[in-house]
Amino acid sequence: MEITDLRALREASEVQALENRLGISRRDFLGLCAALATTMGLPAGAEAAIVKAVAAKQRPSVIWLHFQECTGCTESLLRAEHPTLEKLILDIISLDYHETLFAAAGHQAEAARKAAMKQHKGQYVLVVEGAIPTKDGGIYCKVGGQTAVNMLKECAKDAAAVIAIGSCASWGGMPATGPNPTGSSSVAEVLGKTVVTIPGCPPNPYNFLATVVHFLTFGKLPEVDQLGRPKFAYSRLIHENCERRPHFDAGRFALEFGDSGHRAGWCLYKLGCKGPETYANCPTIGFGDAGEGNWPVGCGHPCIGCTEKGVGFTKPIHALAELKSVTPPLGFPGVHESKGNRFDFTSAAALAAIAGAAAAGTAKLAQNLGKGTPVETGSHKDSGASS
Ligand code: FSX
Ligand code: SF4
Ligand code: F3S
Repeated sequence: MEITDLRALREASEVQALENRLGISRRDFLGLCAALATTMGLPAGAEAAIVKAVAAKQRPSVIWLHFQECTGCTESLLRAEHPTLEKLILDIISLDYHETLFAAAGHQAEAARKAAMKQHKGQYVLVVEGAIPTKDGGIYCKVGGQTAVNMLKECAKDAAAVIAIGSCASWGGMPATGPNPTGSSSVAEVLGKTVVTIPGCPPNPYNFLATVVHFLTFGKLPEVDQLGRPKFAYSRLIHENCERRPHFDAGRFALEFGDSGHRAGWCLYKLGCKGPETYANCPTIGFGDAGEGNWPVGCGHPCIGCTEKGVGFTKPIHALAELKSVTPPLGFPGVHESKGNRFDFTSAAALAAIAGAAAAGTAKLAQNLGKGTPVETGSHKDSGASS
């Protein structure tokens, strides 16, 4: 397909085929691609490239390893309540080895992993879930008689890209909590190089989806921060976008679980909320398909900093967070807007606010995928109206 116009793309045969493949309307699919492009901060026109890459079905081979963890990362990605997201992820990748989802077992499973590695040498994406125990020769986690350390090194050698999913793989997470008796380490520590990390316990599935779509579309992983986290998802403090932020600014705090402040939705800082020192897009993108405000703080629990090394599973839950920034929330207009410099108006904050809104839109859209009434879908297809 050489078409770049979204309206024309919708009529392309590859996109029409998606309706059957994914069981969602073309309109929903194109909307999701546009929202994903905005979420990733990509320039105008990138959504067409995403549509084409996904529709072309060039599914990268993915080998998914499980080590020390609870399988929450996989559960959050493939939970049954959201079949469309699961379908989309499984459609855009070829999951050639995944211990939880594999029907094969024992030698058969190992043979499948080796075959995929050989067939897609230098081209497959390695996704690692869980930390890697390094103490005593790595004997505390073995799969098929092989230590996690050896298996990781063997699989990473010929991978085109390595993604550490979840906090355990990203920086040790829960298994590395002191005194860390098994010497749990991150993927980057074991491989001795920076890899893309998508921390969170569990991480947000949309962040994984966006990262994979970026790889699929552009042949490379998205831009990351110094900890390997995609900047589109982890460049803002939770505190900057939290819906309880006006209460923080006004000094209205819940002091005990269930007190009047807690019931009124006041700020959870004094209950140990780590939003002021944790970088993630949880408040803008939300979790699951349970509706607005579905993220830890939105549900009334302080953020424990699960995406942040040195905070989650390290600092006591009740300890006060370090206030890393006291900037106003992104949705607020600047207090002092200087004039005469065009870059002031399109400040990073303003752009991020737009991206944040789009991210929320992505979540909403993804939540609603496949839920449109037949009348809406049908009339759209018939009318050929613009999406
Ligand atoms: Fe569990 Fe994944 Fe937490 Fe770890 O997520 S949800 S313990 S980050 O590796 O399975
Ligand atoms: Fe929200 Fe926590 Fe910040 Fe309060 S401290 S505004 S609850 S992120
Ligand atoms: Fe984790 Fe805090 Fe988000 S606990 S899921 S980083 S709100």
